[in-house]
Amino acid sequence: MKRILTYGTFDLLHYGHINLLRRAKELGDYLIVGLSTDEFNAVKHKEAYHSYENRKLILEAIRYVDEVIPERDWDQKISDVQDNDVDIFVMGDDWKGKFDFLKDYCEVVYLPRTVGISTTKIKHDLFSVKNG
Ligand code: C2G
Repeated sequence: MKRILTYGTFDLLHYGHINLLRRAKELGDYLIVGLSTDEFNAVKHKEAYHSYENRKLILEAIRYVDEVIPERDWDQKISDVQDNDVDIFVMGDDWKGKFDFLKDYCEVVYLPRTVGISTTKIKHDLFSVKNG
């Protein structure tokens, strides 16, 4: 029973997120997502359109996701890995190298990002359409 852990904001869910979650789940049997709280998003200088509760509801409806836990700060990853018996930590490769400190506790895998889509791009494109 391989347990996988990943983190993110997952706002305005899109196929790049789904590709990441699918590939993460394919590495094991149980996928836990550390979902950034609204307060932690502010720390990341991000403002999600959907609230934490609604982003959690959406993630929990995805077949690849087995459990959602709150991501409240940058410093919880080691304890999350230990407390949840995580075997593999997974992130998109825009984070490559940033979480290598976790290699002392579990396998660390950075997966190629899906090119051409992002929540920021969605917001930008919609704004452009609306404003001509
Ligand atoms: N992602 C991807 N391809 C995209 C967009 C996102 O593979 N086109 C991946 C990201 O690399 C990340 C995950 O989807 O692994 C979630 O993306 P975000 O919600 O943007 O997460 P982020 O704000 O990077 O939060 O502690 C880690 C942070 O909470 C990560």
